[in-house]
Order: sequence, then structure tokens, then C-alpha cells
Amino acid sequence: MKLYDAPRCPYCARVRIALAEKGIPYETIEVDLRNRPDWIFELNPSGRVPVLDDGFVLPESAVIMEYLDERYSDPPLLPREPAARAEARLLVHRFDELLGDDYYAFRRGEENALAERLESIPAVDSLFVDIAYVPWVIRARDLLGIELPGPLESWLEQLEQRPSVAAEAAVVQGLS
Ligand SMILES: N[C@@H](CCC(=O)N[C@@H](CS)C(=O)NCC(=O)O)C(=O)O
Repeated sequence: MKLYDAPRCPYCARVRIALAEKGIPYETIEVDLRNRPDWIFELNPSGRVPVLDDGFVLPESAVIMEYLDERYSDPPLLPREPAARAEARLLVHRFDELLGDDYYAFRRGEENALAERLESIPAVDSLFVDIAYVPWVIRARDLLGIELPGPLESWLEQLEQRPSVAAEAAVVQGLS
């Protein structure tokens, strides 16, 4: 398995964490986001990472996470029950409006509601949702210097007990 990856990219981080949770060995091919090679557009017409190659080429972090969860079922990321699975997928589908849009507005120095968004990050019992949101929370704390609200800080501290998430926090430390 190959992952076209960029350490700075939180979408790639979703996939790194999912791969680590599942203990899947893979080869990393680092893509320079400031000088993207032409061949990345052949793999993904948008030129974006992450892209997974598992004998076929798959872009889009949330789709990759679902693929990995189906292909390697242990440990499961999505809950078992269909309703809970649907709810988890919905929260990831709504990531932009629930966090992403305001995170990037903050980063661009535009008006934003990042503080409110961080107060109300969806708290559900789903590793799938946790993995989909945690890369931005780590970066908000460690790259944007934002003091996290108490409950979110506790949530992150708990997640950082997992080697997969601790490894991602170390990647971010290496960026700053
Ligand atoms: N919807 C995509 C977004 C991926 C994405 O935006 N990746 C960024 C890096 S963090 C990228 O490749 N940006 C290059 C560009 O937008 O041209 C996903 O979930 O995988």
C-alpha cells in the first residue's frame, strides 16, 4: 500500500491515523504542496493529497477512511449499529461547516467563528469521527496557538493516549 502524503496536511493526517490504528504497513510518498509534481494530477485530477494506492487509486480522506475500515475491520473505526454509523458519516460529511470553514478563515485572518466551533465539536462515541476532527484540533493548539476549551482539551488528552494520535501530534511538533 502506498500513501501520497504531506506531513502538514490534516486530511492526510486522517489517513495516517487510520492506518496506524489498523496497524497497516505502507510506503509514504511525500508530495511537496508548494511545488506539486505533475504526476499527482494523473492520480487525482484535483492535484490534492491524500491519495491511497492499494492496487487501485483512491483520493478523498473520508472515503479512504471508510475503505480502510471495510477492508481491515479490526479495530473498527465506525460504530456497529447502522443508525450510529450513519450519524458518524454525517458528522464527517458536515466537517467543513462544523469546523473546517472557520479553521481556514482563521488561518487566512478572515472573520470566523473558530472559537465557537471548537466549543461545539461533535462529541460522539466514534473513533471514525474523532480521527476525522482531531488533526485540526491538534493544529489549532500547536500551530495556531489557540487555547482549547476545557472539554476539548480533555478529549484531546484522552485521544493522545493512543499511539496513532500521539504520533500525529509529534508530526505537528516537527512542523512548528
Ligand atoms: N477533500 C479532500 C481535501 C484534501 C486537501 O485539500 N488537501 C490539501 C492539502 S491539506 C491539498 O492537497 N491542497 C492542494 C490544493 O488544494 O491545491 C480530502 O478530504 O482528502
